[in-house]
Amino acid sequence: MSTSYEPRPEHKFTFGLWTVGNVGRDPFGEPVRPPISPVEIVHLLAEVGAYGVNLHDNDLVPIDATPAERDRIVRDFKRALEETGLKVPMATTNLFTDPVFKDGAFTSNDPAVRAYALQKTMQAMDLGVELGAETYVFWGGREGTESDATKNPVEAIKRMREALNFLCAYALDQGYALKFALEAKPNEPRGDIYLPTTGAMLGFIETLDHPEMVGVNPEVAHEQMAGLNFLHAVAQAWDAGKLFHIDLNDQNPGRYDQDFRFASHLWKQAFFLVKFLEDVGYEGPRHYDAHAYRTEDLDGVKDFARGCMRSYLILKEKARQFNEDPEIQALLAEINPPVQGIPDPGAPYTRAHAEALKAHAFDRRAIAARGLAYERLDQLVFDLLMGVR
Ligand code: GCO
Ligand code: MN
Ligand code: MN
Repeated sequence: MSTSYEPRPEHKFTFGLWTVGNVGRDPFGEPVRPPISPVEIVHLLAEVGAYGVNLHDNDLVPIDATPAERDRIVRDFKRALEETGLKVPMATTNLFTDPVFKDGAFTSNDPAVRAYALQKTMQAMDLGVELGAETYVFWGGREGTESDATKNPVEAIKRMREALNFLCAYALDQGYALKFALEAKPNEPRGDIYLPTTGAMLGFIETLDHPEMVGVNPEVAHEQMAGLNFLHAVAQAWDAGKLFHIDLNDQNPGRYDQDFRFASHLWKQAFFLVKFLEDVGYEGPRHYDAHAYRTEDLDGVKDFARGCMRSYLILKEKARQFNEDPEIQALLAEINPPVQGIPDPGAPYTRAHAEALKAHAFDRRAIAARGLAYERLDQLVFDLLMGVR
């Protein structure tokens, strides 16, 4: 048991270049922090104890860089990785910043945009693999509409499928051992984004040519923006064997896209998320897709990054306490009674079992009269999280 809450490489904490590198621009205001170079970010992340750094192609290589510039930038970046031991577990493509993507990339109505998006993604995959990435994220930030007069939603999904099938085939053809992770978001920057939830992505994946290569990258804020329970989305992805990556941050439901420090807002949800990831033995990176408040300077950015990891480790320790707490465990045993004196509801179908179920006399009122003590259990969770237990 460790209660030092110091991040170590085995915790697999990662940050995007765009997260600690965020300069604090928002729709109402200019940057509040000077840009930090990718090499400096690698050193900053090493200083605060992260395991790895993730990137979009253009976080590292500007979109208009010449091949010679690209090579120099990549060489310097690789040197920083070697010096610090930081890994690049995940890479992705920026298909949303440049004006060419104003109406989406893979779902754009313009075939020239769709073709350019494929070209840009193949080049970005090459870069990611060169840096050692094993997971390739697809976040379709602009793949949506403001008005449904403009795009056919079935056609849009078909275009998305064509693009992913093509890119899976490209990865296989190149011999890349990449797994794809699809990241859903309901809106922002588009009015509505296609395939808006993790559940929608899970359904879509099964329609692809290579579903075994493709999973999801759920993000806390993206489900919470839609008022959904993030843990339930993650659990469904896990159950389907599709939890390939995860984006951790925090978000007040019903607000703008906040990207707050992990566990800074909905502590209880964050606790159950960490408990889930630890209990099931999720082994992928814990990636923070968040940024410091706009009020912060460089020291504040480090406080933000350290805070994300520290909060995770504190919640992990709380999860251990939950699992070892005799009163909590006794309550859990009580509310999960064994199958006794009734036909087993989990047994597979047989005609005889169906007959037995139909014939059984249930004492409905007696069953309903039993109090479940969920109030006590939930208060114990509160006491545990507040440190009075
Ligand atoms: C957002 C998204 C992005 C993606 C990133 C990697 O809301 O802006 O979460 O940060 O995760 O582009 O795909
Ligand atoms: Mn996000
Ligand atoms: Mn994200």
